[in-house]
Amino acid sequence: MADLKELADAVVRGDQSRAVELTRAALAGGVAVKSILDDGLIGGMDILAARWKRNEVYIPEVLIAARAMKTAMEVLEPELARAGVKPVGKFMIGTVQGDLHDIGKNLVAMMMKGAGFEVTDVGIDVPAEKFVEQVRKSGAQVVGMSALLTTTMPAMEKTLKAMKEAGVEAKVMVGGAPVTGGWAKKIGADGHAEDAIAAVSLARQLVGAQP
Ligand code: B12
Repeated sequence: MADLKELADAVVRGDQSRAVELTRAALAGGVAVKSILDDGLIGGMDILAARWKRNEVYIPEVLIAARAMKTAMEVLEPELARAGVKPVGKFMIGTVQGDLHDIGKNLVAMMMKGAGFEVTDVGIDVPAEKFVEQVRKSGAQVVGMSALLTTTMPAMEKTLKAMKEAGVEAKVMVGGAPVTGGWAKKIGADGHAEDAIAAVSLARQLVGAQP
C-alpha cells in the first residue's frame, strides 16, 4: 500500500517518470491492477480534485498531474484489459461546431480519464452529425459538449436535437465559460457543470456510479 501512496503523490506532483516507474514496479511486485488504478492513479487525481475545490491549486498544476496520470495509464491499460477491469463508464466529449476553444474540454477529458472513465475526444469544431456518428461508434453513455463563445452555444441545441432525432440515448452534459445550468435546462440537456471536477461528479451520477 505504501508504494501506491507514493504513486498517488507522484501523480499529484505531476512527476511523469516517477509515476510510470512506480506503476511498473507495482505491476512487477504483483499489486492488483485495480488497486494501482484506484489507490494510485485515481487516488492521486482525487487528492488534486479536493485541493482544487479548496482553491489550493491552479489549472496548470491540474494539467501537469493529469498528464502524469495519463502516461502511467498507458502502462496500466493493457493490464486492465487483461484483468477484465471495466471502466466506470464511457464518456465522449467535443467542442461544438464553429468553436475552436479546447483547453477546458481537454481538462474535462483528462479529469474524466483520471476518474476511470473510458474517454473518446472528438476534438473541436464538431458538427452535429459527427457527434451523432461518434456517440454511436464509441457507445458513450454520457456525452459532453463544450462551447466558449456565446455565438456557438446554439450549436449545442442543434447537436442535442440531432442526437434526439437519431434516437441516441446517451445522457448529455454541457459546459464552458458562458454556459449555465439555465441554458442546459432550456435546451433539454441532462446537466451542466462549472468545471472539470464538477463534470466528473455529474458524469458519475449520470451513469449511476458513486458521486
Ligand atoms: C485561450 C482563448 C482563446 C484561444 C483558444 C486556444 C485553445 N486551444 O483553446 C484562441 C486564441 C484560439 C481564441 C480564439 C477566439 N476567441 Co477566445 N478565448 C480564450 C480565453 C483567453 C481562455 C479560454 C480558456 O481556455 N480558459 C481556460 C479553461 C480551462 O476554462 P474553460 O474553457 O472555461 O473550461 C472550464 C469550464 O468552463 C468547464 N468546461 C469547459 N468545457 C466543458 C465541457 C463540459 C461538458 C463540461 C461539463 C464543463 C466544461 O471546465 C473547464 C475546466 O474547469 C477566453 C477568455 C476567458 N477568460 O475565458 C477567450 C474567449 C472565450 N474568446 C473569445 C473570443 C471572442 C474569441 C475569438 C472570436 C476572437 C477572434 N475575434 O478571433 C476567437 C474564436 C475562435 C473560434 N472560432 O473558436 C471571447 C468569447 C466572448 C463570448 N462571450 O462569446 C473570450 C471570453 C474572450 C473575451 N473576453 O472576449 N481564444
